[in-house]
Amino acid sequence: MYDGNHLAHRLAAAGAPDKVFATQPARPDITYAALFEGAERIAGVLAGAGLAAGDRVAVQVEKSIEALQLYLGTVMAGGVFLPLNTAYTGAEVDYFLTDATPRVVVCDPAREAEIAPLAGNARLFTLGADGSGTLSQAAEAREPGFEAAARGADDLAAILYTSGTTGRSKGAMLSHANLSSNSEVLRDFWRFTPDDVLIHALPIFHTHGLFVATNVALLSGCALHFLPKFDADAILDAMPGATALMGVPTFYTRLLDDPRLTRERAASMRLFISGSAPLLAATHEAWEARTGHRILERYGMTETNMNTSNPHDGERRAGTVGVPLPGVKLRIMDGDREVAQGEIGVIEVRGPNVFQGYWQMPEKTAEELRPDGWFITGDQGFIDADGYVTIVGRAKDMVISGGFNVYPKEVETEIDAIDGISESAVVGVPHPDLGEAVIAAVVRADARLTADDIAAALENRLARFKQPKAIRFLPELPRNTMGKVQKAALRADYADLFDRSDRGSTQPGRGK
Ligand code: MLC
Ligand code: AMP
Repeated sequence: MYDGNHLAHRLAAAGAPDKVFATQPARPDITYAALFEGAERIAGVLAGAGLAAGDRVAVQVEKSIEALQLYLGTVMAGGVFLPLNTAYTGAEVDYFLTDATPRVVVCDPAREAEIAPLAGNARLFTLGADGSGTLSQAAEAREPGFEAAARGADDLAAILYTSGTTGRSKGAMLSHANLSSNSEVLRDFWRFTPDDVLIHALPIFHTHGLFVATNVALLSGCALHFLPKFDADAILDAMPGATALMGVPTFYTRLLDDPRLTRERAASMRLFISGSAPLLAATHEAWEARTGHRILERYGMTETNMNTSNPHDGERRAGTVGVPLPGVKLRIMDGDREVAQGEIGVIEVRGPNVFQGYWQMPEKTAEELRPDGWFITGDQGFIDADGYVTIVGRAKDMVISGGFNVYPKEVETEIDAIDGISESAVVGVPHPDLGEAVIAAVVRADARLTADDIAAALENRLARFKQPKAIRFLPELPRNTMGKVQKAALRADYADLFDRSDRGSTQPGRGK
C-alpha cells in the first residue's frame, strides 16, 4: 500500500504486524499494525483537509504515539513534516508559521486559543499528550486504510528549523532519501535487529529523537520503551530487559548521579549511544566503571542527520566522535583548502544524508552548501591517523544547552530590544548538568533596570531553554581593537559561574 512512497514504504517494511512497537507508562502497548493503521487514518484526515504533495504540516505537540503517527501520516499523505519544540513561545511559533506557510497546523489543546490566530489560512487541529483532541476525533471517524501518495527519493519529507547565526531560524529541508539512507546506515552500523528494545526518552521534535531513534527502531522492527521525557526513575525502571538507550550527555551525567545505576541493572543492555553535544571523556570513563559499557558517541546535525560514529565492534574512543559513517565523506578545511591530516579546521561532509538546502533562503544555502555537495558544518575538528574524528570547537557562535542549540544573536536581539538596554553579549559557559548554560553580559542605559526586569521581558519572547541562566551587568563590553566583542574573554571571565561540584544547581542568581 505504500509502494510508491519512498520513506513510508521503508519505515513500514520491518515491523511484524503483531509485534509490540511501543510500551508506554500509563498508556496501552501498541503493535506495529496499530501504529500504521492509526497513521493511515491521520493521513486520510490530512488529505481530507486539502493537503497536497509538498504541503507543510506544522506540529507543536507533546510527545505521544499519536504524534509519531502524525509524522508517519504526513509522510504517507505526501506532506512535509515540520515539528516544533514545545518550549517555543507564541512569538517564535509565529515566525515559523509565517515562514513555512503550512497547510495544516497541529497544536496542544491547551494552546489552541494562542496558536489559532497565528495559523492563518491553515487548517488547525489539536492533539494532547494523552492522544485527545480534534485530530484523533477526525481520525477515529475515518475508515482505516490509505493509499500512500507517490513520493520519490528526492521529494521533501521534513523541514526542521535550526537557529541561525544571524538570529533568523532556517528551515533545513530533508528529502525522503536523506532520512531513509541515514537511518538504514545507522541500523546496520549499530546492529539493530527486531530483538532490540530501545529506551526512547528524547523529544520527538528534533533529529535525535525523531529520525535517529524512531526511524532506526522502525527500520529494524524493534520495540520501544516510549517515555514522555527524560526521567531517571523511568529509565532505570525500563533498563532491565531493554537493550539500548539513546541520549544527550545530560542523560548520562544524570543517570550517573543515581546509585541505582549498576552493572546488574544494565545487564541486558548492549548499547548506550550519546550525541547532540560533546560527551566528556570523564563521563565516558565513569560510565564504563559503573556499568561495564563503553558509551558509543556519534556526531550529527539537523542538516545532515548523522555523520560519524564510534564503531559498534571496534574501539569506542572517549573524546572522539568516531569515523565517518558508510557513504558519508568528511574532510577538514581551512577556507577552500583542505588541511593536512591531523590539523584542525572546519568539518565538511558530503553524502546522501546531506540536506536539500534551507527553505526559501537560497543565499544562506549557498553560504553553507557548496555547489559540489560539501556541507560546511561550522564545527571545528581534526582527523587522526586512523580516521577517528575529534571535535574541538565551533566556528559558529552557538551554545548547546542540554542538547538544545541556542544562537546568541537571537537572544542578544531580544535583550537589545528591551527599553533601557544599550547592548548585550550572550555566551555559553560550562554547566555541570546541561554541558553549557546560556548567560548574558548586559550594558544598561537605564541603571534602574534589574535582571528580573530583563527576565520578565524575555518571558513571552524566547523559549525558556534560550533564556539566560544568569545575567551580569557590565559598564561596557570587552572589545578588541577592531571593535568586535571579545566573547572568549567573557567566556573566560564567567567560566566558573556554575560551580562544577554543585551539580544540578542551575540558578546562581540572575544578577548582582
Ligand atoms: C529544560 N530546561 C532547559 C533545558 N531543558 N534549560 C536549558 N537547556 C535545556 N536543554 C529548563 C526548562 O525550561 C525549565 O526551566 C527547567 O529547565 C526544567 O524543565 P524540564 O522540562 O523539567 O527539564 P528536563 O526534563 O530536566 O530537561 C532537560 C533535558 C532536556 C536535558 C532532559 O532538555 C532534553 O531532553 N534535551 C534533549 C534535547 C535533544 O533532543 N537534542 C537533540 C537535538 S538534534 P524553568 O526555568 O521553567 O524551571 C541534534 C542533532 C544530533 O542536536 O546530533 O543529535
Ligand atoms: P543541531 O543543529 O541541533 O542539529 O545541532 C548540531 C550540532 O550539535 C553540531 O553541529 C555539533 O556542533 C553538535 N554535536 C552533535 N553531536 C555532537 C557530538 N557528539 N559532539 C560534539 N558536538 C556534537
